[in-house]
Amino acid sequence: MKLAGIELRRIALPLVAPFRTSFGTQTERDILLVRVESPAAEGWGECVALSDPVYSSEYVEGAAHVIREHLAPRLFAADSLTAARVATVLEPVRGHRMAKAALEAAIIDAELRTAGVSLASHLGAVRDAVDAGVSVGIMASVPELLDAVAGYLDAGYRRIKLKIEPGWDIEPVRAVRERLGDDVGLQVDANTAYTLADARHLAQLDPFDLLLIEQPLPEDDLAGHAALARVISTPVCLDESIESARDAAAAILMGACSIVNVKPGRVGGYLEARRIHDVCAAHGVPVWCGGMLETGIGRAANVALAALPNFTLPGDTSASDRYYATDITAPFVLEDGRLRVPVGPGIGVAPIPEQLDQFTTSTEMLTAGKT
Ligand code: NPQ
Ligand code: MG
Repeated sequence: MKLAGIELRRIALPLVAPFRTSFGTQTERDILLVRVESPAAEGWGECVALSDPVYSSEYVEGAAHVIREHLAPRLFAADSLTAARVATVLEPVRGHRMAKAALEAAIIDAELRTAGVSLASHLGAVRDAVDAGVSVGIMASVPELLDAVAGYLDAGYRRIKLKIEPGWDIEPVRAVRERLGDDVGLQVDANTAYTLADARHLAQLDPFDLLLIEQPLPEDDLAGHAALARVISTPVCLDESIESARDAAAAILMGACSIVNVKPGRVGGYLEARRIHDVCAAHGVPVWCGGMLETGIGRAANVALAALPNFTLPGDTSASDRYYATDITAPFVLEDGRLRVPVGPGIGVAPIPEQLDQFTTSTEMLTAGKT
């Protein structure tokens, strides 16, 4: 395809409730959307970077800048660009995986819309619906947490993930496990809030039969995760540490994790995400699809990915109303605790123009001449 233009659109979506993690509290999601124009179709991609570089080093303003100044010019200059070649064309630019992923996603969408093929079938999906889990933020008190968890169980979620940090870990987990009984899957996510010196403390989670503990230690501490995994019985899952299929292979071989959270944005796109799925499958390591509070654009693509065979644990693929009262696409809704995999061409959804405009804070058009 020949890229005719790339639109960068910033939106601000209010969250239904503040979301607190070990790196801070957010009340609104500031999101960069990418729309590519090819002669035959347009395509949409969502950049998962946050406003501030607190989950990873990337952030929205930085992603917009690197797209405008470094990535878009390389794409415009490439002749016979295909989605499969995007990563290679952008490879000279180090890092910036979330920015690259958004561009690749938009180009895949445009390409598959042109071909009339769904992203799910393109990636190799084997399910028409995926189990939905929910990520529950840090709360002011255990009773407040139990109320929130009860609401999600009523809604039908099939797995609960609690955000933890030092001072909010053993007791909330004990309380939620008592409330859930042994039937509902429970897991925790520390977003790098501990150190290896906390190993004995984290071993106190062992009795609660957790599915996994996600990213307890800093992202660059694979050796620490391997040491921790030898001390605790809860399986260790990595999120922030895994930026590529090679990272996943290394972490598995080191014993740093036995489960992987796959987030397409964090690893540079859906095609690298599929390679992680494949390398984990080859090692007998289950994966699940993480989430970055996506709009319907990113959510649709994540649900397609989560339909691949080795996505055997429920993901953070929640219904749209977990985060947003109004989405920019038709909302994803729970159906018996599952989300239906879109079947239309490309990602199978598109922004509803009035809703998109309602939340848009800026737009910018990049063209071959202009960059
Ligand atoms: C995680 N996501 O798995 C991330 C962290 C994350 C669903 O737990 C605004 C506020 C955006 C907090 C994006 C989930 C966020 C956010 C991602 C937390 O680590
Ligand atoms: Mg995580």
